[in-house]
Amino acid sequence: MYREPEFLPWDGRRVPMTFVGGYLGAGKTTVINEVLGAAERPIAVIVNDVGEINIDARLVRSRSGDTVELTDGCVCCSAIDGFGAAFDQLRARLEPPDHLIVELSGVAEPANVLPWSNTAGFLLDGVVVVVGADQLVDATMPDWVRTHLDRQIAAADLVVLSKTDLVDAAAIDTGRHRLDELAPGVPVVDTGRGNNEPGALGRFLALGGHRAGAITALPGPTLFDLHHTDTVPIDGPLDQAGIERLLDELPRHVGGRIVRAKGVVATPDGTLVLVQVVGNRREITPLFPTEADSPTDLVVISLD
Ligand SMILES: Nc1nc2c(ncn2[C@@H]2O[C@H](COP(=O)(O)OP(=O)(O)OP(=O)(O)O)[C@@H](O)[C@H]2O)c(=O)[nH]1
Ligand SMILES: [Mg+2]
Ligand SMILES: [Zn+2]
Repeated sequence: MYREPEFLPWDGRRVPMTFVGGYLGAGKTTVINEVLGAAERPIAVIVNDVGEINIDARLVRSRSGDTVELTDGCVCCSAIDGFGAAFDQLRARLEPPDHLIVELSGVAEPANVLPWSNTAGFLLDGVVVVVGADQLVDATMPDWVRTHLDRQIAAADLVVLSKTDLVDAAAIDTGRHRLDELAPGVPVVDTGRGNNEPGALGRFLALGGHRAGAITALPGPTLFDLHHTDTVPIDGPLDQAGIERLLDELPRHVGGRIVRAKGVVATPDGTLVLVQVVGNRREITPLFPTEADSPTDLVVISLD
C-alpha cells in the first residue's frame, strides 16, 4: 500500500502537472512529444503504458531526459503503488522540473486519478483529453467502450481533437457537437495532421487549475496546508552539545510535531556544519567551504 511522504520536497515548491488521457491510440504520445519539442524549459514526464514494454517512454525520452516509465498496469486502478513510486522517483531529484506531464494509459479514467491532484510536491494544472476524430464518430465502437470514452471526455479541461485529417468535414462537425454535449464550454484544439494551427497547443501547460463542473472537488486540505514552516535564529557558534541542546529546545519555539529541520551552524573552531532533523533522527555533517560560506537560521517544518 503506497504512503505519501511526510514532508514536502523542494522547500514547499509545487510543480504544476498535467494529466493527459484519451483512448488507446488517440494520439497522446504524439501530442506530448509536440509539446516537449516546443517547450524551452525542463519538463518531466511519467508515461504509463498498460503493456509490459513501455514503448511510449522510449519515444518520449528522446524529447525529455527526465522520463519515468510505469509499465504493466494502469495508474487509475491496477498500478497505484507504481504511480506513487514514480512520484517518489521525481521527488528525489534535487531540483524540481518546471512542469510534469503524466501520460495516462489509454484505459485510464482521468477522474480516478484526481486524488493525486495535490500529491506532495505537485499540483494539478489541468486534464487534457486527446480524442481521435475517427474514434469519436466511429459507429462500430461497442457501447461500453463509447461510455468509457465519454467519461474520459467529461473529465477534460482541454480537448485535443486529433486525426481530423482522417475524416471528412461533416464528421468533424458531428464530432464537435458531441464534444460540446459531453464537455460543455471546454476548449477544443484541432491537432489533426496537416491542420495543426500554430500555437494550438499553447494552452496545454497553462490550464490554470480547474474549471467549474470538472475538477471541483480537490481532495481535502493539501499536505502542504497541514504543515507549517518556522524559522528559528541560531546564536552561534555552537559546539556539538550546544547544537543538541538547541534541538532539544525546538519544541518550545515551535508548536506541533516536528517532521523536518535543517540549517547551517557555525562551530567554535570556525567550521560550518549542516544540521538536519527528520522525525526523531538527527544528523550533523561537516561542510566544506565550497558547500556553504555562512551560517543560516534553522528551518523547521512541523505538523499542526
Ligand atoms: N493521421 C493521423 N495520425 C495520427 C495523428 N496523431 C497521431 N497519429 C498516429 O496515431 C498512432 C497512435 O498515436 P500515439 O500518439 O502513439 O497514440 P497514444 O494515444 O499515445 O497511444 P497509446 O499510448 O498506445 O494509447 C500513431 O501511429 C500516430 O502516428 C493525427 O493527427 N493524424
Ligand atoms: Mg501513448
Ligand atoms: Zn485504470
